[in-house]
Amino acid sequence: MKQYTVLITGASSGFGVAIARALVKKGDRVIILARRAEKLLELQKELTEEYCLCIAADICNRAKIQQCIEHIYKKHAWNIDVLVNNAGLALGLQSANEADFNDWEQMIAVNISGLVSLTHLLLPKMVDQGYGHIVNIGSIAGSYPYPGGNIYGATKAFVKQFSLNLRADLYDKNIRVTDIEPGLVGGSEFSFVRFKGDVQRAKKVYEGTTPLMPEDIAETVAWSIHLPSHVNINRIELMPTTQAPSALNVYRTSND
Ligand code: 8X3
Repeated sequence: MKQYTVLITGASSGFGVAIARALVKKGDRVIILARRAEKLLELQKELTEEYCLCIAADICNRAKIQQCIEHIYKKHAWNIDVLVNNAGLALGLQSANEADFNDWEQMIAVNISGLVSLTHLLLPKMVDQGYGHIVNIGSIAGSYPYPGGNIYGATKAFVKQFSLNLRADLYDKNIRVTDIEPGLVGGSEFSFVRFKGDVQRAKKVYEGTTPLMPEDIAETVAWSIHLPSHVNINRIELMPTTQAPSALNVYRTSND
């Protein structure tokens, strides 16, 4: 099986950790990027320095990330084959008219600007080396609207369309692009972050159901990467068996 060097953003918890573990299990090397250095070092210890390097940086700090990537290219001679744009967050579930504008700005900064920045940094290198794969973590929220999903869903719709548009530019350059679009996933900090540390509210999201788990997403990512290189998965939408898109709403002033 071919072994890849994979840069994973948002790699200090949840999907990112599970993806790093799944890929190293397949013999890949990973570069894990997130803000929390201590979490990254813990994971590096588990995966070993032979297979794992860390970049402790904010996804929005383009200059610092560029510097770290250059350092890795020079010092370790690790050419990055695959970028997994996993960093992303949802903040709040209020109706658009009640939402906090700072939440909107932060979601746009991480889910769109951060993802675009990393992609823009690495794409020319991938084209130069004649191979690459960009795996974006989208969401079903980018396809199906739900109350309170306003900006979060819109950022994920951006990720979906950006992924498809990248393919339009790159199909003749041996660069693969994949958008993985999960539904309800437990076992990560997603809802804890969305509800700003309200553990009870976050727990309720998964109560009485069997959500997907980060390992399910990691397996899907690893599968897409390790398919033969002539196969490109454009999009994968996955939900737990207990979830489905719902009917359209019609507001009525009376039930008569
Ligand atoms: C996570 C899925 O439905 O909570 O991206 O927005 S959902």
